[in-house]
Amino acid sequence: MAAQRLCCLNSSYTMCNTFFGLFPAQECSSDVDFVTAYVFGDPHITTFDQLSYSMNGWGEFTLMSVTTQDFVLQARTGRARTPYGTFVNATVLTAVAASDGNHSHFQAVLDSSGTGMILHVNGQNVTDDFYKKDDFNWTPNNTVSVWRECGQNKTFVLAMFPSGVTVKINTALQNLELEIQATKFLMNKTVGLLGNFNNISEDDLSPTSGFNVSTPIDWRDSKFDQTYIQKWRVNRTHSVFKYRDKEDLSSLQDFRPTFAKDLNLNNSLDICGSRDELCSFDNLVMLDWVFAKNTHNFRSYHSNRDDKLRNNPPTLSLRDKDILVDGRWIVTDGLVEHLELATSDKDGHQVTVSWVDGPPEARRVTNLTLKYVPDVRVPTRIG
Ligand SMILES: [Ca+2]
Ligand SMILES: [Ca+2]
Repeated sequence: MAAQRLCCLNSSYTMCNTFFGLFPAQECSSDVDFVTAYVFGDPHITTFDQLSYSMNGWGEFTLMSVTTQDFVLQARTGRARTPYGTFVNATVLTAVAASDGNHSHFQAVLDSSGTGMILHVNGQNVTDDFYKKDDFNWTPNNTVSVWRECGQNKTFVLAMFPSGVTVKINTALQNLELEIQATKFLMNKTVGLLGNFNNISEDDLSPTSGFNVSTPIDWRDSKFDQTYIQKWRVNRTHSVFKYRDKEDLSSLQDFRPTFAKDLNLNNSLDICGSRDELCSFDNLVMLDWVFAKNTHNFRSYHSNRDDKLRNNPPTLSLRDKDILVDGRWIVTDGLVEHLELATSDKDGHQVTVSWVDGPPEARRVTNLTLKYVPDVRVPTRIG
């Protein structure tokens, strides 16, 4: 989709014919060529390999770095507050910045009201245009492509980079929510808080980005902050944030976030259910069930959607391929023939077969077997 949009929808590109030459089948397809990761709540991270954990570092951190592509995605977090304005020992996502090579830069910052974003694209402030135009779409000099989408009663800014990463950001409850889509081409080429993108969730929290799977770190433990989170802290030299507001960092050195092991996560079962410890964490730390419920809803919505994206379609084949001659099923007029099918599903899902078309002479004898007595006088189609 990203490639089609880049080649065919953005007027500055004229490669639509090339795109359709390479990808001629534009009907519905279950092949998804990207993987998603998320930053949400106060804040929680779901890596590309589908590991979810809480990250309450305060400051600027590397979410994703692709050294072979010169692509960097960083997050800035700020102190979280209760609905009554009191600071709590947790943080929320307040800004996102990314750079791709020397020519693509994008930054989104939560504004002072906590309900909008200040947007910069390649050094230009596009905030006014973005909020004035429902169809905002901007691709300066064929670099990063930025556009606006609406849905779920939210306004999203999307930025697609030449390296094959798209970020999708919206404001939530005095914080930002972030979805990252990365093409599978980037597998095994990323480091950072979003994991090493190798299809193994267990090694994502290794201090050395997956090369030492024998030392897993428990994100619920207070050691997690020093052994993992702080390794991804960004200093000013390596920051890709170009625009800063006057944030009060006076208590940064003394900040110690709350960790899940400090809490009894079972105390939020009525709001979060029994299997959502991220929601429970938010409810207990933020003292705000609305915030916790939003975390629960965000995670449910995206995990349902991602389950569908990851689902592999079933395959249907002939049990005995030898009955075909030059791709045709040879039958004899008046003699009973049997057509036997086989199904499989990579995910182990149950496959149901429905016969939707066929002559009266064809009759199912089992779910996957068809009995057919050919009659040369009756043209036949079986589906
Ligand atoms: Ca991994
Ligand atoms: Ca399936």
